[in-house]
Amino acid sequence: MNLQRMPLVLIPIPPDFINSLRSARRVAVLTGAGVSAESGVPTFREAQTGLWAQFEPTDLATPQAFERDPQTVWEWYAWRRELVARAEPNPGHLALAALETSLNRRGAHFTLITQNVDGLHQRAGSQNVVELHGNLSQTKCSREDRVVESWPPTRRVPPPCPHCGALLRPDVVWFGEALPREALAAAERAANESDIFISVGTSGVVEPAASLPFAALEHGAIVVEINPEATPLTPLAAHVLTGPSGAVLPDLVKAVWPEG
Ligand code: BV8
Repeated sequence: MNLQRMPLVLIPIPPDFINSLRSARRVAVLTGAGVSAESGVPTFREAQTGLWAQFEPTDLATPQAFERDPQTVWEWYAWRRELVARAEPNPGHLALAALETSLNRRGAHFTLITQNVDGLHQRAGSQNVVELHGNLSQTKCSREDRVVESWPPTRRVPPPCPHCGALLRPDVVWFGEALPREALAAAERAANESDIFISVGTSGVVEPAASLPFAALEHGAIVVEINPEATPLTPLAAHVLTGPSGAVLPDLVKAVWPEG
């Protein structure tokens, strides 16, 4: 999709932010569920629909829920996988991929750190993506903790691991589980070394992801927030662009590189 033809919602982009992005050497972006909202993927704070309206995501995304009712948890993720498979990257995802391309072309380093498990950043063309919370398109053994690509057809839900017989589960990080060590280390390094850190579409509640913008701030980065509503980061951000990421991000890329 050519961002140049995107309908522009005029969100004022501060000139000094535009200039700092043009001269930045290391940029890090943290995204949350809000970036996928305009692709039709509900955020964790939105009420769920249909069969799942009776559940709170935070009650389902836990090892205890899987222990107690593995079938319900497996079916919730199957429903989300189908929803994501039908979703398309939105202009916000595409703008982040364009931002990475433009910065890399100028010899700058770009890291996209995401809390999202929907894989939409990669489908939009983003290359250097750090998935803090896993990816719901991948399945792993609940005992051996290794990814399982395929398993024999079965009526059992969840299916058993073809190697050891334990239950299969989605390869995501549940509440109370440690984040993948390499991903968290890469995200912390990107935050600590960034000139500019942009937090987009996240309520800034879930740790340890929520601490990344503050770490960037402590290391002297220009921290910018793009979100339709205030978060704990808002008072400390150098710039706050209030609006939907599907509109603000294309505006930002066009303002920084009007020539495309
Ligand atoms: C851990 C995968 C330790 C599953 C998810 C302090 C330090 C460490 C841990 C903790 C701590 N305090 C509390 C904890 C525990 C816990 C936690 O943070 N709890 C919260 C609820 C207080 N953290 C953990 O359990 C983490 N694990 O720390 O383990 C440990 C160490 C060693 C050994 C053992 C254990 C694990 C956290 C990961 C949980 N898994 N996802 C799945 O997806 O099913 S988190 C999940 O919820 C999402 O991935 C996402 O990260 C989070 C929801 O946050 P957001 O992305 O921000 O989404 P949200 O809905 O909240 O907000 C959306 C935003 O978008 C809003 O602001 C809205 O305004 C905005 N928006 C809406 N529309 C748009 C928009 N923005 C832009 N454009 C729009 N159009």
